[in-house]
Amino acid sequence: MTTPALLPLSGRRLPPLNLGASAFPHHRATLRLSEKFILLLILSAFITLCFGAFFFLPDSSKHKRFDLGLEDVLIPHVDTSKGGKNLGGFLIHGQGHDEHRHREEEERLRNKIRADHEKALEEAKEKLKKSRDEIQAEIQTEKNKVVQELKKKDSKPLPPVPLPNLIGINSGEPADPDIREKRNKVKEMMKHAWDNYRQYGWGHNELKPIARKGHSTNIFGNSQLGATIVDALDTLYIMGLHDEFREGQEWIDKNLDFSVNSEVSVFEVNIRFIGGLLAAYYLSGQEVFKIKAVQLAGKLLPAFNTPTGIPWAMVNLKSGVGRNWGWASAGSSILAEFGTLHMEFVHLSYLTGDPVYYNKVMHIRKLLQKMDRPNGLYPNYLNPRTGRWGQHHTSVGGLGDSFYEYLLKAWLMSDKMDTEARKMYDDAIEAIEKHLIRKSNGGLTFIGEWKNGHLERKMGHLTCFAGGMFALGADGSRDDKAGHYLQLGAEIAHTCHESYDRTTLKLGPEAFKFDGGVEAVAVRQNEKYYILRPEVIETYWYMWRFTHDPKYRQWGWEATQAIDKYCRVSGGFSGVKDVYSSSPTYDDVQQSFFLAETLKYLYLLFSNDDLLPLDNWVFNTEAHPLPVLHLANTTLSGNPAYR
Ligand code: DMJ
Repeated sequence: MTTPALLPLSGRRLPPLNLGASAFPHHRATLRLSEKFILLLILSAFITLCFGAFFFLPDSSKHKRFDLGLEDVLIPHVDTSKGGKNLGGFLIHGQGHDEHRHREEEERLRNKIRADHEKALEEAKEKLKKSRDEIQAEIQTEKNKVVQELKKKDSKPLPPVPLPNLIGINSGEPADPDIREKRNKVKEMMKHAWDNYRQYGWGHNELKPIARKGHSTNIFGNSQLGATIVDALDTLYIMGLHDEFREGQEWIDKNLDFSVNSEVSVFEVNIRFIGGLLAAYYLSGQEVFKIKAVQLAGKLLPAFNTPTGIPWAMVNLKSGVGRNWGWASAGSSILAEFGTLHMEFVHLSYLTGDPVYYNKVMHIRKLLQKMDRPNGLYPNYLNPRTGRWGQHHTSVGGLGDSFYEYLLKAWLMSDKMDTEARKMYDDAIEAIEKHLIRKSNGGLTFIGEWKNGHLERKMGHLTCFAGGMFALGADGSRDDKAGHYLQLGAEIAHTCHESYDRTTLKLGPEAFKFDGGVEAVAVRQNEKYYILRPEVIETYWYMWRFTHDPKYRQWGWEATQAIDKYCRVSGGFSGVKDVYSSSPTYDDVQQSFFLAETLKYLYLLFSNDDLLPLDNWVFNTEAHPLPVLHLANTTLSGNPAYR
């Protein structure tokens, strides 16, 4: 056990032991020799000890396993009353002839042990001649072999499935030169973000554009999983940045390894990695993305091993041990996290033919359907041990948002067959409209947050995605209220635009109030930041697709210019800490969702509608497009949409 630690000390390239080396330089060689001698002595002693122990250990059937070729003569468990003789823990049969045979065997055994002993000494001498670098290289080679073997095991070929109708994956060039120019500007910003990440943060999860080095947050664990590469792939693809796409693909192929001892957020890894890989697979047809998505999904599955089947928020990719965020109410899982897995998991089942993923998310849905909802609202917290709600807080922003989004998108993704999801969406939206949506004194429609029976008149930047959601869900709404929901989407888009327009930088704050004379303005210092978030631009894009009102392109262009002016630095793009300050400070993070979402939605806003048409594609909550599935003939059970 101690040998490897001792080896480097006697390696040729290591300095001699400090003791006496500088004081007595002529003693250096002597010291090295004596070190080697001591090591040899330790090794010999160790081997001799093993030899001795072998003979003096008590009788045990386990000894048969020693590979010394003794099974023929050493017969364990012989009854001594029948003339058997106990020798060093083993029983030898008979006397006379048997004793002679025994002596011969003993001799043979001794010779063998002597030979093994000498061989071990030779090997030890050889090792001692090697430098630390050589030894490390040998260890690395062995490690690589093991990793390769594991990879081979993991990359089992997946069953072939018919690809859905993939249209509109690389068109959308606008005829209007002004719009084309704007689109090119967005593409140039994407290049700037990507090139700097490649130069300074390659392989890290995100980039620190000021410090010019890699960045990561706890949602990705402590490993370098290249979150920005995976999140950016489909944006690169639709922008026609194919060299960059190939670089990303190569990195993923060679380096993206999920067998790491890292505790990650199940939700974030699902929406960014699985969503990103699946979209890259559908767009490019490259198998590697599908294989990686399935490998990763397998690592997330242990998170569902809870008493209720509601997954933990975090899971260790290696051990499979899960747990929840310390800050969540009473050990709860979060609605927007366990409720934002459906799209990706249905696609995983579709692509693999394995219903395991589908069953997990359908189980969550069934459980939610059975639960009582205070005022028809879904609380943000649910305890995965007891199956009971935590605090009665409801939000269409942080902690709740994408749960509602995925109900609607489950219906759209199933080619509108999953009517169960549509019903859940309609019910939820009705309760939200009744209890959370209000008009301010100044006439701005906002969505507040429900906290223990009380409405907080505050709206988050995250909540601004809901304008797009209402517009997307207008068609097919209950009682044919399409016009109403499109109008609601337009009102939310307007309010969120106001939250941008009322700042110095023309960028929106993290949260803004509608209280005490304040309208669409952040009050608390720690809510004044803008971290390159996409939600407002996402809503502009949906509203543009459904109305073609030029104001949405105009608002999107204002945001593009503001981001380029205030968030662009020579090393990439950074969030800013105070959108009301004329000399803002940077937070020094280029979020991966900036490349996945913000720039993608801007690019789509200045593209024709035939790029990723909404009849064929449904965007996951990280803006990764997944095709509509026509699953009528599949064998997925439990939901009429998939029967
Ligand atoms: C993204 O990762 C996703 O849009 C998610 O649903 C919530 N917010 C961030 C970006 O703001």
